Amino acid sequence: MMFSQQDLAMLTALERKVLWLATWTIHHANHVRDNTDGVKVGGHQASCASLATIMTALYFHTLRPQDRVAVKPHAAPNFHAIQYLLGRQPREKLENFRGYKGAQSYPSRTKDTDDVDFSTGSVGLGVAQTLFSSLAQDYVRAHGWGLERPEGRMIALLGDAELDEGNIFEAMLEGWKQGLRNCWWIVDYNRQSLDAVVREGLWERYQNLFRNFGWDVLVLKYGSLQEAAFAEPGGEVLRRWIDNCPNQLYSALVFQGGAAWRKRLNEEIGDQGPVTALIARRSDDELAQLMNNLGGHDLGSIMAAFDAIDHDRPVCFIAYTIKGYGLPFAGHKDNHAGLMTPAQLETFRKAMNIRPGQEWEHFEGLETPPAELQAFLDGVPFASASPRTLQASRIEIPEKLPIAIQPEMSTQLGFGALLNELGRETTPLATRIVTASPDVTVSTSLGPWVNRRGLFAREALADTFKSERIPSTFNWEFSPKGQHIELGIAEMNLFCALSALGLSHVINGERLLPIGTLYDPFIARGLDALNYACYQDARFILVSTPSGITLAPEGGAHQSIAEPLIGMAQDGLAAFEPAFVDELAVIVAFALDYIQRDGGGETSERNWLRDETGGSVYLRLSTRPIEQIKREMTPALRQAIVDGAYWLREPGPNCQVVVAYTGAVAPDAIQSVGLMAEDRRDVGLLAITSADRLNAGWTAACRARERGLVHARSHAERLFAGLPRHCGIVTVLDGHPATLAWLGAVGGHRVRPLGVEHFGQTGTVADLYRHYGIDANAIIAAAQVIAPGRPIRYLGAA
Ligand SMILES: Cc1ncc(C[n+]2csc(CCOP(=O)(O)OP(=O)(O)O)c2C)c(N)n1
Ligand SMILES: [Mg+2]
Repeated sequence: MMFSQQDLAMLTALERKVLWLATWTIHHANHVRDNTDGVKVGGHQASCASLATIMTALYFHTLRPQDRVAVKPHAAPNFHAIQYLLGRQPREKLENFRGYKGAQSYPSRTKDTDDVDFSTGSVGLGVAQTLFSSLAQDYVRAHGWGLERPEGRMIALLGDAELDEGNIFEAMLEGWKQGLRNCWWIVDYNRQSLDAVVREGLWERYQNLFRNFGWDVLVLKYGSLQEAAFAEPGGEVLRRWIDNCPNQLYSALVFQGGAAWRKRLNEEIGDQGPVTALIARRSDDELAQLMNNLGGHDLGSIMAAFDAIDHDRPVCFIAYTIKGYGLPFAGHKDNHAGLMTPAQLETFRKAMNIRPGQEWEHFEGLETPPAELQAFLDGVPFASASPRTLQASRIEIPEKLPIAIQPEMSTQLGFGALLNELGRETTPLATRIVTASPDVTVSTSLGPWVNRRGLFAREALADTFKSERIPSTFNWEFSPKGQHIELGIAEMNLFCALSALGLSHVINGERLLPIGTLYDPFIARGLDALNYACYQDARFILVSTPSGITLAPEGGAHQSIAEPLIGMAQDGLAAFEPAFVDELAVIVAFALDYIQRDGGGETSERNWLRDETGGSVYLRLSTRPIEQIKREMTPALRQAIVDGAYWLREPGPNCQVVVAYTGAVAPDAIQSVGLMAEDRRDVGLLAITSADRLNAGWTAACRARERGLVHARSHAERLFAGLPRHCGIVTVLDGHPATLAWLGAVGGHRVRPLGVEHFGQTGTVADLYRHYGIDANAIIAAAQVIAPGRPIRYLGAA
């Protein structure tokens, strides 16, 4: 790729435009439209200015349609401006920046309409996402799919302070293990974070780190004006001074401008012969321009550096920039949230040659004839293919998945058995499944599946234990055809990987059915990445096991409490916690289909369960072996399991108490109902397979009625319709009691929610259920209090 002087001139004009439009968009939202309601919002004009040059070079020169970019959150206005110039973002969206349904503050795949590749906002996550997207692309191509399309580069634009986020380094290490390719990270090295100026010499630490992990590192430090000055007599002295100048001082001088530069330079190196003349030859403005001319603001150097990459190894560009470049608060350490005042904006407008009222005009203020600019924009390679978002057809999922259910089985074992059966098949379903686990493959029951399908690696690697004929239960062979991605322990990486694999249908045009497994408590370790995976609308199944205090002897903080609430509260994630393996089989079949449903439609009150739009799925499973129920899986039961609950024992007309349980406590709930039957009338037993979907259905129905759909009824309401008012409900699960406490509000029944509020005790399951009050006895005790009557005979002494 080469560029002509004419191209450079076009890009120089466009860079001005990007800077203006981004700055104006922010100004407009805050000062012209001002719908902030007094809510303090960050300005981010400085962060945009810092990246304007690099993004101009990237989008108008370097990128190809197959390339994908994670844009630094605060540079979203640059991105929106670029898409506006390319005719892919309507003006109303910019005018409504940060407004209702306007262009988003941070790039959003789901909320923006201008072709965002990766949602960013929580710093560090977009960066890791590009790395895992490269791996996902390799995975797809190694399996022989999508080879008719060119390979894309996965590119992250990141702030230097963003590199403080540990998940980036976790990803780097994983990338190194997996033979990462086609990934570029471009560090906006403005030496400023939100609050502060970064430590001296940070770039060197980065350089060493990246090189250690096999990355090519390019430092774009000096612009072409600086390089030319260094070649003048005395230039070397100037270079040395720049190299030794502390970050804080450089920033302060940038802010103060030409006269301050002259004073300082003369004080420090002004008596050293030729360099004095070098400084004296320049006016204050020229001197400021020279000192501001860092590599990251020199279009020609940036384009040349990008063009020069002739390999697919990962590359880190460290581009020196100035936060607020070209704006009045350039370099000031407080500029992060800084907004230009209306007076400053007026001055800037004049300098940019923009007439009042013409602020949004594409080519206003530029000297290049509009027709030439338009012709250039029409030929920009990045915009040559439309749409860049790809599609993949759905993989057919049978309603019934094959599984042999043992008389006694845990849901975790059931999951392993289900995948083991799928692993025998050559169906598209079996072929498109990709599993991943952060070093808990075997302990989450994926072993048999991996034995059948193998581990993925671009280069084949034999299992030495096998070739040495050492007996082992597991066949751990790596090959390009393998279907399990073995990750290191970092849970963040699992979620970033699921996010990337789960977007393969739109990014690679090839459908994958990703299933990730981990221990339930460690969801918390990767929660933000999980949140972003859902926010991007990535599609995957998360299987977490073991869970709760039920993994009793392990104790400690391995016991998860909050996760059922996370499952309910996480947008875009349907959470299930089955007790029986036949339920699990129904849920997995549903999940494999649900994750493929078209995310295009708006969610509305009518489809709050997202049954049309789909989403991701979280299965909370247990290691507790449970006696299975032999029963026929009728269509009605199947539907009820998917909707979240069914009566395991239907309550009679005079029901005094209902026990509603979720998951591994099923035997205790069943036992309690048996023991109460003689002393309480018509006791009901409600099996809840998804508190999340049951709750979502109920709140949706409430809202629908409030909007006039008087006949709207949710699954929960139908289940409780026949319950007498006086009936009490005891809810119980191995998780936080609030998960089911809301059930009483559905039909106006008294509820006693049992669950786990503290953790950390070791013991047997029986010990711990008793200790935390979720065993049969605790259920009966609760029932006795909320559904008074004669003493329940089987109630033991606590
Ligand atoms: C996980 C997370 N923590 C904190 C923030 C708040 N925040 C936004 S930008 C930023 C630092 C900005 O510094 P840098 O990445 O260098 O970008 P620059 O402002 O220099 O453009 C912080 C702390 C965030 N967005 N995400
Ligand atoms: Mg910074």
